[in-house]
Amino acid sequence: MRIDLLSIFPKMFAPILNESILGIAQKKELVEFFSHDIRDWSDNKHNKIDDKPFGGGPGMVMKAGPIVTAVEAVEKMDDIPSRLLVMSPQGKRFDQKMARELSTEKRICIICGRYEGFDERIFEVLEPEEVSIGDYVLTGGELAALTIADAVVRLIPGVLGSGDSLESESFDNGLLDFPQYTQPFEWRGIKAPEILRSGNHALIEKWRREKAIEKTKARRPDIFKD
Ligand code: 6GU
Repeated sequence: MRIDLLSIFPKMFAPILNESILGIAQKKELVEFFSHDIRDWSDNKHNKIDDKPFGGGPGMVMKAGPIVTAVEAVEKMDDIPSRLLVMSPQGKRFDQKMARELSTEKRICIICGRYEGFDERIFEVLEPEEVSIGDYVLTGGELAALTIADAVVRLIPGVLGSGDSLESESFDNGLLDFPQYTQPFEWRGIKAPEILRSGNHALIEKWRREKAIEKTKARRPDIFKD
């Protein structure tokens, strides 16, 4: 998979993308990331990419020209056409289902904004999908884009080792994860549940499922299905 990231703060990406699982996924050549500075496509000598909103009001709006020119130029850097996403709190809510779907793409291009948003005409011209990662406001789309990249890349076959099972994850079965314990069995006077060292795998399985259901009902009634 190829992921292009467009931003006016492109240096925000590398520290996250080059660490841990995402870094290993790049070394294994399962994903390639390309960060681009939208300012490289500004249409004036001061590299200005934003301006005051028509109609007045606070903040600055990102100009349509530099963003559209940037996307068109980046698109030409590879023959594979991109699935184009724009990060925005007004977008469709990102979830595990969208992550699974995006993980089957060959190429994704993510546009990150700052300030009060984009000139609306970029949506008309580029017809991107607007995506939000949740109901809160970030200072820009960069952390949202990294969140999406992380959730998507870990689902690409081969990215996770066989040790990190994808099969019984939170959200896949509509449930949050069951509680986990490790050594020491008793710590600060708190024992791990006795059943977990019973060796009875059927009982352990049943206990874990009950705990997952309990937790999901209590914390996330919105995702719990009977
Ligand atoms: Cl995609 N962008 C910004 N600025 N804030 C957000 C968001 C995106 N998703 C949730 N909050």
